[in-house]
Amino acid sequence: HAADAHRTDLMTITRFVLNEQSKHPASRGDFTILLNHIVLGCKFVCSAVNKAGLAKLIGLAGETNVQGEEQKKLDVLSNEVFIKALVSSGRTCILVSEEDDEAIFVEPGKRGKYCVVFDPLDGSSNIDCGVSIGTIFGIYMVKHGNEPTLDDVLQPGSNMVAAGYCMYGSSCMLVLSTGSGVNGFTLDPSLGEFILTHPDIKIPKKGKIYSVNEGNAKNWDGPTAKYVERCKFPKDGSSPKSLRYVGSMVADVHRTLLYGGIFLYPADKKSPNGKLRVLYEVFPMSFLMEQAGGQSFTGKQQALHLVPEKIHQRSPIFLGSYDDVEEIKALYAAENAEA
Ligand code: P6P
Repeated sequence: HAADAHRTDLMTITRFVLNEQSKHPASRGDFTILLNHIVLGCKFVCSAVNKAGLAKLIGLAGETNVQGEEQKKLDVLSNEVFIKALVSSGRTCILVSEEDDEAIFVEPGKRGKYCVVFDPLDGSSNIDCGVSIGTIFGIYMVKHGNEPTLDDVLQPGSNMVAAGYCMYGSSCMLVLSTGSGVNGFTLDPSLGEFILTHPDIKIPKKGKIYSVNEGNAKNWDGPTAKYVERCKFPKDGSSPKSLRYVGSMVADVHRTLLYGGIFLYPADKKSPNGKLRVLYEVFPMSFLMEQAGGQSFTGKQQALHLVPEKIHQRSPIFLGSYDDVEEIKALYAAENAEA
């Protein structure tokens, strides 16, 4: 009765991470404790997001964040919840949040060996219209044991030990990689547990969907414009790709991961480094894509090889199915060869 076994042998995210931990005998369970606190934060935000419409949490909090965008109360709430959860885990020493201009250094008595970079509620401008939004996070090990510095978070994405996102949509789904593949967990509200529903996610090698804000087409550079043109008017007689763009990174990346295709947030004349943030948007999503057999490119290099200099630094990003990203890499290579 395999089906019964599946039903009664609930693989929760906590059990899953403990199984992973058992593969590292030297591990003292610090990562498991850290992850459990992140999961707690996600459960809280999921519940707050679902109640937002009712609890009238939406509406302006009157402050603005480092992005200069108007802050919605859910942003403030989510940020505070994750900071408190991460600090109380006793396993972190530096936090970088999209909502805070400066990095947060944990007080010495509560420090651990992990650095967490996160966007507590990405896509929050979509809250009021019910579009899926999400939390995105990446985890580094601190580089050296003594006094933590910004250097410990200004590491290339390839140094991340784990990354993931939690999408608050029709269901609440946490997608996670700890460096050996990608797994998806769905929150069962009746249990209050994330259950493994999408084991070992692999992105299709090639996709039929492209995802970009066509409204910025006027400002695109040559290779991006050429690539999108090919999606719409294929030269090889194949059928055009479909355009799907939600405008909430977690939703667009989650669809790309499961269905295949390519997500683009290119540089343009207005924003030469694109819009998305390296540490807590580009790196975690690129880490997941590579772990799922896809890849991620900045227009100049593999995204995970970028070495950030500022904690809120932006980068153009092209991520998704391996073959689709190869095509845009070739167009940028051709342009650089001409230059
Ligand atoms: P645009 C949401 O504000 C966000 O940061 C990402 O979640 C999303 O991918 C992007 O911005 C959308 O930006 O310029 O297309 O509205």
